[in-house]
Amino acid sequence: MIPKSHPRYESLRTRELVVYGIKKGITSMHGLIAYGRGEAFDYLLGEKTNKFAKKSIEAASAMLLLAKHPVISVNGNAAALVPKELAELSKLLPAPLEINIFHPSKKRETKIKNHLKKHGAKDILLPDKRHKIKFLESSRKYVNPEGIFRADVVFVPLEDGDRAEALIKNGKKVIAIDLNPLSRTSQKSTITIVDNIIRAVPLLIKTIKKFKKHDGNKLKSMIINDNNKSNLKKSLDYMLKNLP
Ligand code: PTJ
Repeated sequence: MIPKSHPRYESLRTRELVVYGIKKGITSMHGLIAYGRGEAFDYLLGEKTNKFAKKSIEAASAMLLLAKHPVISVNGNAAALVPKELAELSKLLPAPLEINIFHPSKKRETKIKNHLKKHGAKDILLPDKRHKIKFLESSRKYVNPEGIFRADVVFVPLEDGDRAEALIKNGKKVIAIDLNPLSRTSQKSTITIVDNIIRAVPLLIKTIKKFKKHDGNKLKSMIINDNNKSNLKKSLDYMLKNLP
């Protein structure tokens, strides 16, 4: 039990969620390393959602609302960190949650599915070996025909690298959340939100609720005015400025 008065309460609580995910068989052991990597960047971001991230969240909200077949891709880390929020986002858009993991395991897929269900998710898809996306060797190429296979926009809160590029080559738009602005995911995605998914997903939900009343033209202008390369540069500049 972490006392709320602890100066690093939020950070320690988030770590506990990843550890819990591993104990429950939802998150892979590699997820710990991935989280640690992200945490180092979060420290440099001041552990807060900065202006450039808020701008990307607005563009992402507009893109998700305009999408014909949006899909939310879920891995072991995202499921452990924001299960309730992913379930809410899925209902709000609406968009299915598709389990797509890098370290293949049928058992873990089922555990992630049950975990999401427990948190209120209804529309959950699993990969189907009869359908795959091109330009990808890992088992993440297997996708569901009702989900990523036909999606025009894929939301990937926390990614492992080469898939963002493959999804783009398959003609899809990719919205990623990644604390590391230098990662291949960040560089290749259509929109990258440089923030911790713990903070970014709740704000995305809030923004989508607000934007639901906007018309298509207003939403389109928000996407046109967004520039991923410029947002990434701003996030990197911010981190460098914060170095002692
Ligand atoms: O469940 P699986 O099998 O699909 O495995 C998932 C992991 C995350 C283990 C796998 O995809 C992996 O190894 O990822 P990477 O290549 O380590 O990349 C993870 C990226 O996510 C890094 O760029 C981190 O900075 C970033 N990251 C980690 N935690 C967070 C994060 N970004 C946002 N919020 C976080 N909480």
